[in-house]
Amino acid sequence: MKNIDSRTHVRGESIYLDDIPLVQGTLFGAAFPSPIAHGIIKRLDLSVAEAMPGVVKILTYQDVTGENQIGGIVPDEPLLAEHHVHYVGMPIAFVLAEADDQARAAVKKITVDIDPLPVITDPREAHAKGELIIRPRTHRLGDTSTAWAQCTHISKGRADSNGQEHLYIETQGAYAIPQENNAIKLYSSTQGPTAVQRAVARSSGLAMHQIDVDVTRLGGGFGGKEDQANMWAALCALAAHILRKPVKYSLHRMEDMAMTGKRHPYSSDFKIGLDDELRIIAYEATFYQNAGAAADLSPAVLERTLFHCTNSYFIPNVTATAYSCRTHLPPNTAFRGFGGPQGMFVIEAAIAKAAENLGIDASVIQSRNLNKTGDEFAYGQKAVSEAHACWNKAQELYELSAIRSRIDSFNATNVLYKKGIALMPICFGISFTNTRMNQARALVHVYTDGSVGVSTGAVEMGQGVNTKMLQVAAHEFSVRPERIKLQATSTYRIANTSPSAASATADLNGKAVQMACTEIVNRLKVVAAGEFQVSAEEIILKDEWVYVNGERTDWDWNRLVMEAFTKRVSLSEHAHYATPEIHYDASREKGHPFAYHVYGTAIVEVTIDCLRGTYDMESVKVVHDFGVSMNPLIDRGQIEGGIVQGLGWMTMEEVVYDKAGRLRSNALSTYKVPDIYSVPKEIAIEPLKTEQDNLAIFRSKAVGEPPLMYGIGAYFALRNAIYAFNSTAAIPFDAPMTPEKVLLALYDNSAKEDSVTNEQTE
Ligand code: LUZ
Ligand code: MOS
Repeated sequence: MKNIDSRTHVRGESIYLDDIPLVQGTLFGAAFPSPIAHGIIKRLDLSVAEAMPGVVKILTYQDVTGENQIGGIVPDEPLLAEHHVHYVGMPIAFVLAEADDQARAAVKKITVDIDPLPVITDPREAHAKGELIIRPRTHRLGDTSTAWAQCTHISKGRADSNGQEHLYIETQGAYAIPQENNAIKLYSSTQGPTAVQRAVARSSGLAMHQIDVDVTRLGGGFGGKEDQANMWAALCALAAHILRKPVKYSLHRMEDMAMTGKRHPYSSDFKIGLDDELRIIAYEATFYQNAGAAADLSPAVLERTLFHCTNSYFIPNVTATAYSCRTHLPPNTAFRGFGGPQGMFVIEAAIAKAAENLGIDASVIQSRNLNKTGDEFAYGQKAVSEAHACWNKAQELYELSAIRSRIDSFNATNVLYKKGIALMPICFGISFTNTRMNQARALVHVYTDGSVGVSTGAVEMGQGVNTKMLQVAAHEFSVRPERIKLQATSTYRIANTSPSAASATADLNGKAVQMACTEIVNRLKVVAAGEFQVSAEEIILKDEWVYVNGERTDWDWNRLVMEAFTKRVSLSEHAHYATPEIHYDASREKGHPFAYHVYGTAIVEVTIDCLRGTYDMESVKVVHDFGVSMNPLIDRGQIEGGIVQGLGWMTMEEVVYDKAGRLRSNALSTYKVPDIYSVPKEIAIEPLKTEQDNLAIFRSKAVGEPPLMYGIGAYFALRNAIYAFNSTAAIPFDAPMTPEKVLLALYDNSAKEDSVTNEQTE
């Protein structure tokens, strides 16, 4: 089934925030951001701005009618700065004007005097100064301190990965419309309608039942709108509440890039020990997460880094410690993979380092250590593993040895172009790591004309979740898809939702839809059973007809629905689903946090231009564990997009802040993302079909985040291509591998100039 939005998308008819018709009298907001990363506000001068044409009001923290606080996990983030500023871009004032450009013109006329304080942008420096967001977390398995004695090869090193701009096509924004008795209707481009509702309630001083957050769809989220839609929604709602006027703020691209957080950069140390058979016996890692100036979701992201710090491998002795470090950057936030990719990059770097020290290919170590069913992760859960199945199938299907010999002969005969290849296995846990978030609800109405309305807490952001929800309802009712409509996500219809995140949205909400539909079907069967004088078990609904003991009756779906209504049987149902089996004890760092894991293996091939340092992504060939995909077209789209986004993070996307905490890569002229010329020339995706039972909806495993991590293979393929040109290059593990870094490495001769051994090698 095609994505149900494809028709309106290609015709430009899909409704996003900016397509909502404006209510008369709408005012436009614009935030005045701190120009300084850290300091104390001495004087804020609004007088010139207030006199500008069209300006109605300028709000500061003194105008906040509720609590000046929007922090979620930790209450450390004011809606509007009071005396301190903590990052460049932190909102200090909110201008309301009659027109969009008038609001932005007035922002430029606001002046502020700030006494500057020292700025920290580096997480290790923050850690050294004790600037931690939460207590450090450590995951342990076995005992690394004694395990080193069993290792014959030990490698140490450092691995850094940088941030990533979400670059959702639709920027952040919100539109608040006051209703009677102080209620507010709020349109928001958010992955988390309840998170927005909560932030608005807290900052405006309203009850949650007064706030209807309504979301038709987003033009992308990628994690950037899991928590960080709250700010703009809360500002608009506050202004609407105070002024009793509709208020809209839709951020310009450069405002969005400068004021919102990104994927967390990490700086990490690793130590890895192997025995003679190349089994990884011990692994130690220390992660310094650059959280930015406020907690936001950083504690949860940190946790997922630890959960995925051994990727797809079984390692019997693990000690992994993670620090969430407070710096003066915009608060970093959720981004597809949610700390998992950062953890997985480090273990892949450790394996690459060990392989380089041993003079072998990393894939030898990788394949020897893939986890098997029954192997324990450091957090206590046992693997139900498809790692070997994906790895072996990828090798055979894509004829890895033939690829390798083709690359070897290419490299032997070409001087100025070199090819590189890397394998990237993935293992990603599905569920929110915070157990209580793994619940969802659905509200299903069957109308008397036989049409069906479905509401869930799921937010459609291009990932196709509404199509999947529709498939669930169509399957359970056995009616044509055209009968069913997915309603906009609304906090008045579905309460206390988890954000659409953690790859879990289709599972959680799909199961709730399934339960609600089943309830209604059961009631309909009782109605039919009464008519046909049989038991309800003898009734089957199929292709819009009622069957009794396999015989089609003269009751179709419409007749059945109408008869149920006439008998005053409810045609509506609200269902609640909570993932079974999962639990986690954060004090012991042990439990069973995930419903299941998703596995896969990618083979990534690249070619570098050894004069320019530029490169081509030749191919990414994947065997992916879908379970049984309920929508192969949508799932393929998720995988292709995830791969491109992942290799963008690992190769060309370079977030640059200067020492003063100012974003230099603040527009698409300075921040490069993969375009049509830089995506892989070939992406092959082969499903690993497993009939194994799992907790996914229709056994169709979650597909949102896992494929992003295939992109990590591009980083290691580039390293291998560089070595083919310069076998003694010293290449720090410092992602992204931009063309500049490739060029430096190609002509690096530090090893020849200076024969001192690499201090990072034991
Ligand atoms: N968001 C969240 C997530 O709040 N908890 C998670 O575990 C998670 N995982 C992935 C992406 N978003
Ligand atoms: Mo996400 S990183 O699943 O919002």
